[in-house]
Amino acid sequence: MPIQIIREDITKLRCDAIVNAANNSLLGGGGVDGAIHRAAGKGLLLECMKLKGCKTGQAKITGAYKLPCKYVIHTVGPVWRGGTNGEKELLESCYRESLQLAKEYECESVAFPLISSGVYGYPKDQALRVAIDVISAFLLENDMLVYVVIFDKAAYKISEKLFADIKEYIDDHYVETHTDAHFERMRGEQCSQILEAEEVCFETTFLDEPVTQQVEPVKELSLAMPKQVAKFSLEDKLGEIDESFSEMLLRKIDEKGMTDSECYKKANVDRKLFSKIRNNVHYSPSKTTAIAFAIALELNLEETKDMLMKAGFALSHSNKFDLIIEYFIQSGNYNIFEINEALFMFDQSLLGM
Ligand code: AR6
Repeated sequence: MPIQIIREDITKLRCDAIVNAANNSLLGGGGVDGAIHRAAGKGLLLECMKLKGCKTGQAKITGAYKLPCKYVIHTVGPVWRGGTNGEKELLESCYRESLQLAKEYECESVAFPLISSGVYGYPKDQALRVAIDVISAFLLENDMLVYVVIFDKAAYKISEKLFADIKEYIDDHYVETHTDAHFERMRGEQCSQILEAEEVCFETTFLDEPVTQQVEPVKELSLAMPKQVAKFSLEDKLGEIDESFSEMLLRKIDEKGMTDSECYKKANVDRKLFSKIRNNVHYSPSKTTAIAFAIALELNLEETKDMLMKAGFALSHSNKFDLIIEYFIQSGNYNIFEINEALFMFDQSLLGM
C-alpha cells in the first residue's frame, strides 16, 4: 500500500492511528503534541500519565478519545544538535517503532507528522527524507496506507538544489513551448497555404477568370479526406486494435523480470487497484497511475509516452506536472517518493494510489 503526502491538520484525520511528536514526559506540550491533546481531551492526558514517559526514538500507544481516529501513537523524536549526535538513527527509530505498533494493533492506515521538524529543529527536508525512506522500506514488507502530513508548507522545502534544477527545467521548456520548432513549422505551413491560396486568387484577378475555378485545389484537398476514410469499414479498424495499457504493463513487468508486487509497491499503487488493472484488459487508469507504473518500470521518455498513449494521455510542455515528470525521467531518477515530494512542492497531483 502506498504513501500519501498530504497537507492537513493531523487531528482531523479519520485514519486508524495518528502519530504524535511528543516529548519524554508524554504529558503534552506545544506544536502537534498540543494540538492532539487539545482535540482529544482530558482522557488522553490521564492515560498518558500511566505510561511513565517514553525514551527518545521509542513509541507508545493510547486510545484517541475525542479524536476521529482509533489510536494515538506517541513517539519522541531527537532534538537536532547539528546532525552528528545520532539524530538520524533516532528519528528512523521513531518511524520504525511507530509503524511496528500500528501493525501490532492491526491498523490499516496511519498518519505521521514530520517528527522533530518543529520545536526540535530537525531540518524539514532531511526529516522528510528520513520519513519517506523508513516508511517505504516498511511498506515493501507490509500492507498499510501511510500518510505523511505536511502542516506548514511555507516553511517546508525540498532540497534547494533539486528545487532550483526543476524550476530551471520548467522555465527552459516553457520557453521552448512558446518558440517550439514544431509549432513554428506548423504555423509556417499554414501561412504558406494561405499565401498560396491568396496567390491563386491574386492571379485570378489578373487573369480575370471565375473565382470558383481558382479555389478548386483547396476544395479538392478537403474533399479527399472522407473518400479515404470510407475505404475502411469500422470492423476493419477495430480489428487493428493495439496492445492495451494493461497488456503493455504486464508485458513490461515480465520483460523487466519484476514481480507484480515489486512493481505496484514501487509505483506507490495499492494492491487492489493493481489487481483491477491486471484483471481488466481494457482498464483505463488515471494519468497519475499510468505515470506511476512507467516510473516503477523505469521506462525512458519514449516508452513512457508510449505507455501513456495506451491510456489516452500525453506528456506536454504546457504544464508543470508533465515537465516535472519529464525532468525526473531525463535525470534517470525513478524514486517515486522523491518525485512526489517535488510534485507536492510545486502544488501538483501526486503519483500512485
Ligand atoms: N497537524 C500536522 N502537523 C502539525 C500540526 C498539526 N496540527 N501542528 C504542527 N505540526 P512539533 P517536534 C507539524 O514542534 O519538532 C512539542 O512541544 C509542525 O509544523 O510539533 O518533534 C512536544 O511536546 C512540524 O513540521 O514537534 C515536544 O516538546 C511537525 O508537526 C516538541 O514539541 C513537528 O513539530 C517536539 O518537537
